[in-house]
Amino acid sequence: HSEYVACLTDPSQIGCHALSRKANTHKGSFGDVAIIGGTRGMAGAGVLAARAALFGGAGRIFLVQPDVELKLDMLHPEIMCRDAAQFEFNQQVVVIGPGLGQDQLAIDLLRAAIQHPYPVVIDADALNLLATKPGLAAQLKTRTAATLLTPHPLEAARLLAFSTEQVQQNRAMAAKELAQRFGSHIILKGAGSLLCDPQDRHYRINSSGNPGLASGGTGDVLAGLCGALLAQGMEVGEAAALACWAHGAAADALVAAGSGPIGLHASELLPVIRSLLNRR
Ligand code: B4P
Ligand code: MG
Repeated sequence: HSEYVACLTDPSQIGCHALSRKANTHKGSFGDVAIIGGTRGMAGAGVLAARAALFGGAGRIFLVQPDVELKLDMLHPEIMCRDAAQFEFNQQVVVIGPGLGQDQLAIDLLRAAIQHPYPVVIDADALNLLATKPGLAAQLKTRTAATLLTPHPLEAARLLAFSTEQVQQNRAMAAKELAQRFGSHIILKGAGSLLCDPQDRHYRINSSGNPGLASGGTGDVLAGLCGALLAQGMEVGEAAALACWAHGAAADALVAAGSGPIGLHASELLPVIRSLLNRR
């Protein structure tokens, strides 16, 4: 019998301190993130997720594209662009889905990600694939490393074979059902994103954010940020909570400065999220 635990209102509840850095560290100390997505026509989704991992503090970031559209992110050459057909999984945290597409290569990449013994964030097209491939969904439950699913209400509806209205009418029930059915941590996105844990069945509601976030690409930023926090060693529930809070709080700060809600866009969130993560 799960109950609502707490709103997420400020980072002291969540633990930015988990990210504080010792002097004698190097890029290997802060983890690798592989963003798998950004195929032709949807390159921006992969780029935004990769940039979010960069601004979120990951040590090294790979953008792994199923159909190489970009050799380089000219604005952020720190991001290493790789061809999915030749990519080898090592010890990276994997974020799979933004702009992934749903063809056979996408299915093969999702299967590899599910079998990867390190934390995995599953978003966007990877969620849509999970909804149509019961075999892959079953494999999720066999994972030993952390798994985080980040559906918006329509993706949640597809995963549960509900309507979007049913999800929205009882968001807590939908999030808990997803957590149990897929044995994963869940962020059910939307105004008041809901966070749910597969074990203790508690859920939390994020109180930051505003309709300025209702524009293309903001979800990709959230997914990449989750990957960066996991790569820095945060526990998955805490990483999800901090990512949701910082993502929404960045939008709130932009609105307070007159940069939204109208016209606020995903790229603008990145430096503000970075400032929030560095606030002590
Ligand atoms: P897609 O076409 O799949 O959109 P996407 O590429 O996933 O966009 P993106 O990654 O940028 O945004 P995401 O929603 O992941 O699907 C969009 C379609 O799904 C819509 O046309 C709609 O049909 C359906 N849908 C999506 N959200 C819905 C909702 N809330 N209710 C009903 N239908 C919905 O991530 C967006 C981010 O912004 C999340 O972090 C979210 O929490 C935040 N956000 C968005 N609106 C917010 C608000 N009003 N207040 C606070 N946070 C908000
Ligand atoms: Mg999305």
